[in-house]
Amino acid sequence: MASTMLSIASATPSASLSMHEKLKGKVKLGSTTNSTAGFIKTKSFGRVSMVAAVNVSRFEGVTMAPPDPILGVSEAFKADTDEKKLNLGVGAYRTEELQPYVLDVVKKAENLMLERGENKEYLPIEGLAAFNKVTAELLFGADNSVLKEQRVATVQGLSGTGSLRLAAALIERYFPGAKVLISSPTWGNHKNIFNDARVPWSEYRYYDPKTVGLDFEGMIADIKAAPGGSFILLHGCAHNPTGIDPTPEQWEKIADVIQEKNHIPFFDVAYQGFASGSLDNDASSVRLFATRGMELLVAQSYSKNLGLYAERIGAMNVVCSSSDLAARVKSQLKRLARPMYSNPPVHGARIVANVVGNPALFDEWKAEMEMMAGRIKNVRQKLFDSLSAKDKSGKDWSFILRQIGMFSFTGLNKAQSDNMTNKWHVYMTKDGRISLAGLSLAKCEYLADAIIDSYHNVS
Ligand code: PGU
Repeated sequence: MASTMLSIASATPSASLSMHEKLKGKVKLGSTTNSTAGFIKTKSFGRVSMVAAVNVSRFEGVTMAPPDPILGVSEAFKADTDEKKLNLGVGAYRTEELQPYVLDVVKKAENLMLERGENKEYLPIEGLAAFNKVTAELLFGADNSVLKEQRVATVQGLSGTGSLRLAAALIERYFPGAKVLISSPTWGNHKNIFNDARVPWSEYRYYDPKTVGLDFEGMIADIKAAPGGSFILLHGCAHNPTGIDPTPEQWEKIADVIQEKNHIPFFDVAYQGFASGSLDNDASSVRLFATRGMELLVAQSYSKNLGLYAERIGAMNVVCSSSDLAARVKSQLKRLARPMYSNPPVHGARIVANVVGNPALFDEWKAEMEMMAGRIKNVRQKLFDSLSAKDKSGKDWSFILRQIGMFSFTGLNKAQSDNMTNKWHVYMTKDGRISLAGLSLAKCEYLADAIIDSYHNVS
């Protein structure tokens, strides 16, 4: 009886009985059952029949997702066995020996934490209070009136990405239909974040390939043309992937248009300290907007500047026009966070609180920050020198020196970037971005050869 009911032919996902139902005994399978390779062998009425139980998966409809355009590059790099290989994909700082780097101040902060015997109890939903205090001070400056007037809702986030995602959820809930404008190009994950949060977005012009610089007129025109009350996503410093930032005068004009149109500025600050080497200078765009009395959003990340990539530590700050509003916004950020991840991890938050909150460690951090930013500047210069010396075509490579931060946007197209990887074992994103943080002085000449070959010999 059971063997005919459960023949293989009838075992489509809808027609077959679930394993759960069978095991619960809703259907009698026979005297003995045992499971082999997805089938349940049943003995009934003296004959053995193979009965399909779990041969058709409920996951049949799941297709293979493509590799991530940035993190997938590291996976491909690992699989390459060529010793010349170079990983310039992900923006992660490496030493001159191309090894990952744990900052000395981070080790010192961790030792302090061990000595104190910190516990592992849950944090509040909004995160570690000492972290939230220092992260907002680092961003706005401790004397900023937005802090004195308690107009900032700060919650600890799961690094930059998680903080952006939380803000996207806030936009989706409280500003239904509002659009986010993002720069063209931008960090690839921005689009994923707003798509996943079901927040509509469009692009504003940013990069001009002709000048290899900022398309300032286009940017202003597109921000002006956006529906009033849109969120304008801005890279606080060290724009990813182009390495091109507006000048202070241009920032003023951007703020003018945003104010005129009643838009809401939304800063992504993932590289504070990596643009100029100075934590204060790199926060000047955000501070300019805050000083004008504007309401704004700022996502922060400590992945790069404290090298805390895997600790997932960052924050979401919402500057409001009153302390009462800030308290309300914070309560809603907590409400959004609770069902998503409940409360954030403590380890990275304590490291930041210890480093930024301790004057001696803070000074040491600034020196290490300058050292890291300085190493990147050195390889930037060496790469430019190597390209200029080797390339006899007369091409002007000086745009590399004008770009800032961890990356260089080489202008190589997808086919040329593929050549970099397939022929030269140089791993990079397909938009032509290379992470100079993963380059050493010793590898600059090799990289210059690869770029010159790809640029001139691949169309
Ligand atoms: N915002 C920007 C502009 C970024 O470039 C990154 C990281 C983040 C936010 C988020 O970093 P968190 O680690 O979540 O704080 N971009 C790097 C890292 C790799 C990645 O794509 O996550 C990059 O290589 O572009």
